[in-house]
Parts: sequence; structure tokens; C-alpha cells
Amino acid sequence: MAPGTIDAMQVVHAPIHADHDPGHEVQAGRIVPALEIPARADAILAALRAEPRHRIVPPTPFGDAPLAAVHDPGLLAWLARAWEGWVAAGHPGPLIPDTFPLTRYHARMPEAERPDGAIGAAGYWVFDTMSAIGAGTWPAARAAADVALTAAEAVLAGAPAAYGLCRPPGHHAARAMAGGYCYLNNAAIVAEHLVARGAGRVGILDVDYHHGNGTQQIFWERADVPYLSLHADPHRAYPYFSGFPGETGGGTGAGATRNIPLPAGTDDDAYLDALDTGLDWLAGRHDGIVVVSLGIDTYRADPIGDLGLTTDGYRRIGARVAATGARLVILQEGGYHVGDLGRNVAAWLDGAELGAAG
Ligand code: Q9C
Ligand code: ZN
Repeated sequence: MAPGTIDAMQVVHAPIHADHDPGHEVQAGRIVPALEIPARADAILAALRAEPRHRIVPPTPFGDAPLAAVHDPGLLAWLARAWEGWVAAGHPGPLIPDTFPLTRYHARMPEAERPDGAIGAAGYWVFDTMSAIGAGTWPAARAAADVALTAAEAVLAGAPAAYGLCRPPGHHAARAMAGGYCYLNNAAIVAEHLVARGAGRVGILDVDYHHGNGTQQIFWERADVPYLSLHADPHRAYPYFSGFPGETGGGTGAGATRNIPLPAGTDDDAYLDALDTGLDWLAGRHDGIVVVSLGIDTYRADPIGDLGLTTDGYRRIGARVAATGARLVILQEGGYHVGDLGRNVAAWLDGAELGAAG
């Protein structure tokens, strides 16, 4: 085996993801079938199973401490009981809020009591209408965090890379709010865990189509967890309110956030150019481990994206990231073209193997 070759990449997967299946979401005033569905993870698993060098393992339970290190205790307590409260209040469908406390709601007034009714509490803790909660959402979200942490432990133990098949995804979940199909921020939980385990400065590379507003917020003031994101320009793309180049971190984290917005139609070559710019920035800001928020909604045929990446592009991107020499904790985020999702993730991981070898 060549030095640096990724041999038998560990793939962490928890079948309980399938219990998170609220069925539909509300997008721009319409009720539409949910896009973030169990078939996504099934497709990825099938594609990775077809390559015998991937070793598929279940997650280890890490308990509440790594979640509490990143998230507000109020959010965690609400998530654990939200479905129960929704059903008890007599709502027949999935939990989807309709009323939200914008920052201006209480301007010049004291903030009101925290809502305790089912709908009010939902709007308090979830920031959009697309991140429905059903009976199995909390167990699946917890398992996804354990999946991510288990992949991180493999890298701490010396693996050059490991992949966590997280579902639901995580990068839109902030310290005190869920949203964007995300309930717990898997990448943030992992980065904080790695810092606590003595990994030094841990980089985060977010290549999902959407800006990772939650991850950015959680590490905004942290120089030891630099955050780099390439994403569709928020002038046209969700989450609309963050991901602009002027957002560069604050306080002790000033300069440790970097956003690279991309135009519609960005193809493989243009994407790789932007990635090189970003990776040059990230180099030297971490001590050897990078957490990758791997979204595949940058795919040219993605139903909610408008970038132009191809399967071969993912191979090249994986190779480029691995060629930096960083050890990689690769965590699944978005990607909604279920038919090609498995081969695109497999191509990224194949590329990472090649990049580490060469
Ligand atoms: N008209 C992740 O990829 N809906 N979350 C966008 C498009 C929400 C995406 C609406 C997208 C959330 C992890
Ligand atoms: Zn996304």
C-alpha cells in the first residue's frame, strides 16, 4: 500500500435514520413531498456497499455531552419532546411551525416569555417551514450525531479519512434553532469533540450547495475552528440571510470564517478554482484534521440546486481535498437527486482515496 493510501474507508451508518420520515414540507407557500427522505441514505449505502473496500460499521452511542457542548439545552429538551407535545395538542400532521419570533418582534420591548404551546414552541425553535418533525425525528437526529462522532473517532485513531452517512443532515442547525432539514449540527458536534479530544485547531470545509449558517454561527468567535464554505450565492439561494463574503468571523474568531458564493451554473472547473482559493485559505489554519460537510446538492441535476457539478467533478473535488494532506471526517449533508446520489458520493470518496495516495 502506498503511503497515505486510504485503505478500507470506514463508513458509519445507522438504519434508524429511516424513522425520520415526516412526509412533506412547505416550500414557498406550497405543500410538497419532502426532499430529505430515507431513500437518500439507502441509495448512498447501496452504492458504497457495492465497493467492498468500504467497511460499513454501526455508530457507537456517545450520550448527551457532545450535543450539549454545541447546542442550547432548551433546544435539546424541546427536540426530545416536540413530537409528543404536537400529538397531545391534537395536530394530525407533522410538526411544521407557522409563526416565528423575528428579532424585530420584541424590538424596544422586553422579550416575552418562552412559548409553551405546541405551535408557538415550534416557531420558537425551528426557523423555517421545511424542516418537519415526526415521530422518529429525534431518535434519527441523535443517531446521526453518533454516526458523525464514530467517524471522528476513527480519524482520531489514525485513519486518513472516515465517512459518516448522517441523516438527517446538520449544517443549518444553529446553537439554539433547527431548520434546513437539520436538527442537530453533526459537523459542529464533531469539530467541538475533536477539539476537546486534543486535535488542536480543527478546520471545517462545507461544500453543500447551501450556506451552513448553523456551523458558521456556532464557531463565529472561534479561531480554533476555522469555517470555509462554498455555496450558491445567498442573493438567490436558501438560507438567504447569511453566506456573504463580508461575513468573516467576530471577536477572537475574526478572520476565521470564509464564504465563497457561487453563480448559477458553476461547472466543475470553475468550482475547482474556487475550491483551490478556499483550500489555500484553510491551509495553516488547522492542525491536521478537517471536517467536511459533504453536500451533493451542487449536482447539475439536483432538483433544488442550480450549480453544474458532475460525477467526475466529485471525484476531482475529493482528490483535491485529500491532496491537502489533511485527515478527513467526511459527513453527509444535502443532495436530493436520489437516482445519482450514491454514485456521486462514491465518486467523491474514490477521489479522496486517490488524492491521499498521490
Ligand atoms: N426552493 C440541506 O441541504 N429548501 N438543506 C430550499 C428551495 C430548504 C437544504 C427551498 C433547503 C434546505 C442540508
Ligand atoms: Zn444543501
